[in-house]
Amino acid sequence: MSSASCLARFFRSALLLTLAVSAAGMQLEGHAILKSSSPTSGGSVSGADVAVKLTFNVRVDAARSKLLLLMPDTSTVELPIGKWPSPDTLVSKLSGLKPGAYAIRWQVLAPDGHISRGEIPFTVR
Ligand SMILES: [Cu+2]
Repeated sequence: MSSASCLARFFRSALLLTLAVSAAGMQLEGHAILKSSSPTSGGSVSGADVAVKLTFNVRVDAARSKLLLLMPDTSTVELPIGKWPSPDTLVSKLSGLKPGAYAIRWQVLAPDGHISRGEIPFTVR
């Protein structure tokens, strides 16, 4: 084997190793994915006061995260984010809700610097 092709092999395996390591790192500290929520997506709750709890796969920066409530009349209300019980969880509280279709729109900042968003539609009976 010539030393040139040996060198090429070495660089190729070093590159593959680098890619594998960075892929593993991204899995450990990826952007936030919603794992569970209360209310649940598509679920219904009885009003008028509803506790909100969103749990993610990674810790989220609560100070740079946002929760909005979409009202049945399509107006939006910004929700205060309460003192969170654990770094991967955001909590808030809804009060005085009338029966109707609502949604919680969330936007969170994850440790990898990525923002992710989603919406949780729910019904108040
Ligand atoms: Cu990310």
